[in-house]
Amino acid sequence: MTDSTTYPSPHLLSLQKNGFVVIRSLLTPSELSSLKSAASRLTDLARSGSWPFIRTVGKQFPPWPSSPPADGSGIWGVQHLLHPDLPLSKEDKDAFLKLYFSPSILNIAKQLLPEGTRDEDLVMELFNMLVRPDKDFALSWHRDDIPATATAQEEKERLVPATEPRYHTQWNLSLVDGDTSLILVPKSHTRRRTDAEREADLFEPNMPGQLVVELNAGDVAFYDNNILHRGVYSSKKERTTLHGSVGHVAGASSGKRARNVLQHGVGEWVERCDFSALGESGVKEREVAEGMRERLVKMGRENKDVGFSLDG
Ligand SMILES: O=C(O)CCC(=O)C(=O)O
Repeated sequence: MTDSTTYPSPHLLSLQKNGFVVIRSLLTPSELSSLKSAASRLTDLARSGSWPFIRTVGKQFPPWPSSPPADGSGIWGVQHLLHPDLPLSKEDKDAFLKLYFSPSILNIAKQLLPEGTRDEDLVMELFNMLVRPDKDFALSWHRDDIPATATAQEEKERLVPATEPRYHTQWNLSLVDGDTSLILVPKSHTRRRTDAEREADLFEPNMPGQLVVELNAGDVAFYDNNILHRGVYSSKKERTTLHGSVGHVAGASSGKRARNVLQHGVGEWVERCDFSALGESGVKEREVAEGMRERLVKMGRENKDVGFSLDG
């Protein structure tokens, strides 16, 4: 059983209805403070070229180059917050580790995954960070795993109806106030694009019905990654948003989910992650994390040469 007492939980009902749900103030002041310090150190290292796994301005989808653009436009993301080789202190690395596997995140994830999801069903997936670029940058309107070139029929076939189970869930957790970079069209996660959406410019600034998701420090938005959405990044406004996803074992054998996760290169280092810090708060968290990692490794073994979901 999930840790939630009712199914579907209010969070799941919101996600089913709107394609996203915002949960306010998830972190304690001390969690927020250690995550902010770790995030700021890692962002500095990534901006200066000392961490090669980055999202570079000018490129929306993986694979990204391993150094920041020479024109000074900067980076809009930092990849692999659980990577064993992060050039950070153990304390900083552990702050990311503890958050990703925290009961706060996993309990919400379990509520959003199929009814009855247990810890033993969870799969470790992605954990990255989205940051302020040095030059304004924006992502086009997209769904993460259905290309904009898809026909109406293809969209219909690939979108999952609202009440059908979802086998992964994705979240944005801001560490600073006033993150307004994620813009989405509520309820578009289960339907084909309208003619207006299809004909709109890929960078349309005012898509009909769009909503700017506003997150303050500690707020988290879980969303269906096939909701129609974009990112708009100002070089003048700090952004430090942790960006993660959690899977369900029943989806892990599908080539599609494997591609979405493994295209980021996680498979190359996940077996070397050090989860020892999780033992500090009881054996259970560490066991859960080890199990989640094992299921990710298994997914990698069963799905070699996954390629990339989208181009650009
Ligand atoms: O910046 C965001 O919050 C959205 C990121 C996004 O759409 C993506 O990574 O595909």
